[in-house]
Formats: sequence, C-alpha cells, structure tokens
Amino acid sequence: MTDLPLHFSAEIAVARAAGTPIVALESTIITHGMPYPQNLETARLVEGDIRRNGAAPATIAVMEGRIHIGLDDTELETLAQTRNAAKLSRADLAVCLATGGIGATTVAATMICAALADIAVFATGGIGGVHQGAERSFDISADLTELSRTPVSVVAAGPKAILDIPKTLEVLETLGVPVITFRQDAIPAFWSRDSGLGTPLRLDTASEIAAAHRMRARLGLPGGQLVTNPIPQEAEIPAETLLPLIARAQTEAEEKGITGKAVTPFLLQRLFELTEGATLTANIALVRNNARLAAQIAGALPA
Ligand code: PSU
Ligand code: MN
Repeated sequence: MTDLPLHFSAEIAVARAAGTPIVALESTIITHGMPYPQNLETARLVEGDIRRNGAAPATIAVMEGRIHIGLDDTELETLAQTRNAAKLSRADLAVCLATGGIGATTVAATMICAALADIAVFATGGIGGVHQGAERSFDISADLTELSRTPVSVVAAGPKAILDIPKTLEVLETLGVPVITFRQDAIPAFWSRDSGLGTPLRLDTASEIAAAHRMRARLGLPGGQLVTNPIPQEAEIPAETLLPLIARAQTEAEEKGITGKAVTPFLLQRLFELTEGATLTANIALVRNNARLAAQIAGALPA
C-alpha cells in the first residue's frame, strides 16, 4: 500500500478514516468528453450529487507522478482547463505516472485506480464498447476487458449510442460481465432510455446491486459489474433524432481517418455540434443521475 503512487485528497482521507462510502469518478469525461466550462460545472455538480446522497466523491486523475484519488477545487479547475491531458487507459497509466505527465483516466483506468484505493463503486456517463465497423477497424474499447478483471461496479447510462450496442453486449457476455439494468427491462442507450434490446439482468434496488457485487467477491469471480441506469425521462433525446446524426459523424470520422483514442472524443464533439448542444445537456443529466445511484449502492456496501 505505502509504495503505491496514490495521493488522497483531504476529503477522501477523512472519508476513509470515518468509513464514509466513497464513489469514484473518471476524468476523461472532463478533459475529452465535454467542453470548458461545462466540463468543470458538471464535475462540481456531480460531486455535489454524491455528497447529498451520503457518499464522498473521488474524482481520479494522474498529476505529478501520482494517482490523485479525489481532486480539490484548484486541481479540478486545472484539469478542466488543460488542453494536453493524456487520455489514459490500462495501457497508458504506468507511462504517464513514470514520466510525471498529466492524464485523465478513462473508465478502464479509473477502475484500476479505484480498486487500488479500495473503492468499489464508480459513476460515469457511458462506457466505451464495440465501435460500429469494428469488424474492419478492430476498435473495441479496453473498458470491456477491464470490467471482466477489476472488481468495481460501474454505473453508466448504457453503451454510448455511437457504438454497436448488440456487439458490445455480446462481448460483455463472452467476458462474463454482469450487465444489470436498473428498474427497466430494456438496455438504455445513453442519450435515450431504450436501445430496443432486452437487458440480461434487471435489479430494482441499490441494495440488491450491492448484494450482487459482494456475492461476486465471495465466489472468487474476478471483475466488476456494469450497472446501466436509464437517463431521466425529461432529459432523453429520442433515438430516431440521433441516428442520422450519429451516422453522419461516423462517416466524417472515417473520411478524416480518425482512429484509436481519438474516435470517441471526435464523435462526442461532432454530436454536440450537430445537435446544437442537446447531447451535452442530456449527458450532464445522465451523469448526475448515475452519481446518485452510485452513492446509494456505495452506501449499501460495508465500509
Ligand atoms: N462517457 C461520457 N463521455 C466520455 C467517456 C465516457 O459520457 O468522454 C469516455 C470514458 O472515459 C470512456 C472513454 O472510458 O470515453 C472510452 O474511450 P474509448 O472508446 O477510446 O475506449
Ligand atoms: Mn477505441
């Protein structure tokens, strides 16, 4: 423990000592998922949502050679304004730490850091998954493998609608990742409540989700759980509105030769522009909704 390059914020150090539930938050959504200043405003709102639900928010990022578990307000502001933060997944984490760079953690890297810090629950917007055209590009997010190996329950609004959702679910099934939908039978699709696909597993309470998390550990099953939480009704964008715009953004990405890590940020930015900001408004609402549920799940787990 002592030789891990972890730095706890004052708030998280107090929470750990007091046994207060803690919810991890990623930082790629801040640096690569939303424009400034909405990224900073959202990060603060989400942290407030977690506190109001009885847990402590631990936004995770790499700064000055250490994994920060919890950011103070100055650090949050620095990160939100940094234009050159690296987007860190499992593959990039050690290099960024070893070279003292500044990096934002994706779902995969946030899971790794949360597990190192004994944090069992993590809230985000949407996870990465199998991209459309993956049969040609081989673009499958490292988030999926991470869910199969690191024991963190991740609360998300479903795979982002820019992904191939059926293929994403197939990969998760192959990897043995429980996909649990909160209070409905259909898998949500990020900006919309219904992907048109049935969920493999449905649970209706935070305490049942916490019990399932504990049971995986008792059984010695590696990996976490993906908890899919539908966007609130009043905030959703109908799938029909988005489909043609997603197709257009996808074509542009291919024409511009955008590959690898740049694909997801490019598509999110183009959809923000094509919907005149509507996807960002929905994104903010769904992350806040996920933060509330994550805090309740963390509260139902033993400290
Ligand atoms: N969810 C959002 N916005 C984001 C992301 C998720 O609402 O920006 C980020 C997450 O950090 C996720 C990453 O892990 O996108 C997936 O990137 P890729 O497809 O390159 O694995
Ligand atoms: Mn990718």
